[in-house]
Amino acid sequence: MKPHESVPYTLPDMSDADRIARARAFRSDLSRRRSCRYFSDAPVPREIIEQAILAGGSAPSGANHQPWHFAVVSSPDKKRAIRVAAEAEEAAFYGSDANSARAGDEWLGALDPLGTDAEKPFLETAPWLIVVFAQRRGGIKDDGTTQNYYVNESVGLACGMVITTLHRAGLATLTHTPSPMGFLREICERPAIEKPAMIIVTGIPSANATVPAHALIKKPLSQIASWL
Ligand code: IYR
Repeated sequence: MKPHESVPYTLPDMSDADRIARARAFRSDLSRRRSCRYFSDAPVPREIIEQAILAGGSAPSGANHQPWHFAVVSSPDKKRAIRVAAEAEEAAFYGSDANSARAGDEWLGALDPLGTDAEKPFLETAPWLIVVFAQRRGGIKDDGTTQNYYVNESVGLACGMVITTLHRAGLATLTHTPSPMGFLREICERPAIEKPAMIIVTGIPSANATVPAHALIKKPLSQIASWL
C-alpha cells in the first residue's frame, strides 16, 4: 500500500462456531424476504426509514464517493403523482394487447408467473416510497462536478442494504422499476445529473397479502456457486 492517512480496523472477536451461528441466523431471517405488492396503509415510523437509509449509505462505493440520493416520499399528493406517471408507463409496457406492448413477448412471458400488470395501487397505499437516485457526478463532497465511478454497482449495493435493514425491521419491501423512470426526477425535484435507479416501496403487508409461488423458487448453492 502507498502511504495514506489510516485508522485501525477491528471487529468483535468471536469463535468460528459463533460466526457460523450468526451467518445461519441472519441467512435464515433473510430467506423470509419477499417482494411484496400488497401493502397496508398503516403508518410506519420515519426513524426506521432513516436507519435503513443510513445503512444503505454505509455501502461500499466507487472511490467512496457514495453516489446516491434517497428521496423519501410520504405525501399523498406526491405518491399519487408517482402512481399516475408510473401506471402510464406501465400501460405502454404491458400494452392493451400483445401487439401494442412495449415489452416483447419473451419479457411478458417471463413476468407471467408473477402476475404483474399495469396497476400499481401500492404506490399510493404503502406509507413510504424511497426513490433512489444515482449520481453520475458529485464526489464525496457532492459538488456536482467530480466524476463518480461504478455508479450502478454502488447504488445496487446500497439498495440491497436498505432492503435488508427494512426487512430486519419487520417491514415488507418492493423494488419497483417503472420503465422509463425519468418522471421521478421531476416529481422528486432532483437535478438532471441524477438518474432514477428504483423505487423501494415499504410498509406493512396488507392482511390478505400474497406472493407469487414462483418467488419461492431459489437456486441451490450448487447452482449459484463454484469453489476453486
Ligand atoms: N416494471 C414492470 C414490469 C416488471 C419487470 C420486471 I424484470 C419485474 O421483475 C417485475 C415487473 C412492473 O413493475 O410491472
